[in-house]
Amino acid sequence: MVSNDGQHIRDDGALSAVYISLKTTSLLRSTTTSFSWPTSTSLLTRVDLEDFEGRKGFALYSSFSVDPEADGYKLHVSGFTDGGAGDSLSGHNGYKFSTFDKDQDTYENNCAKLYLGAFWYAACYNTNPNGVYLWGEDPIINAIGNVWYSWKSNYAIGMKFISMKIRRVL
Ligand SMILES: [Ca+2]
Repeated sequence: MVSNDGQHIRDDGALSAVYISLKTTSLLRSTTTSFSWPTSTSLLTRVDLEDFEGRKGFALYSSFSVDPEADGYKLHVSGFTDGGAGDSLSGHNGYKFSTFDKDQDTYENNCAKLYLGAFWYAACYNTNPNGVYLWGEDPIINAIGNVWYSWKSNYAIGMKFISMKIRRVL
């Protein structure tokens, strides 16, 4: 298990699961120094969501992997199952990870700077989980929130809770 700052804090052996919070933009840098990506292992990912009305949803993806730094941490995600919030992640499949200091997205500007996050942006996003915590709907600055668009169909609505977990497929 890695904490938000990428420190290795636990290994449960056969039952080990790696949970990575995308709350910090330093995540992928940290994992390269303290965590060996299990490249030979099949992984799935689950995104859990909650809105400010107390509703919950999730999205499950049966396959998940991230390429090495040399390939821009390119995302591979597929096998969507709907947990009521729709699919906002498949559209990011095949794209590299952009941060404030490293623009690897396909947009002419830096999506991370435009939308105050860090993610596998294309040009730019369907979800922005590292975006600003908006405490609900806030349209003042366009689309900067921690949005999961397929659920709310509104780029001004941020989530109350959003997590993205991965684990091995046993
Ligand atoms: Ca760009």
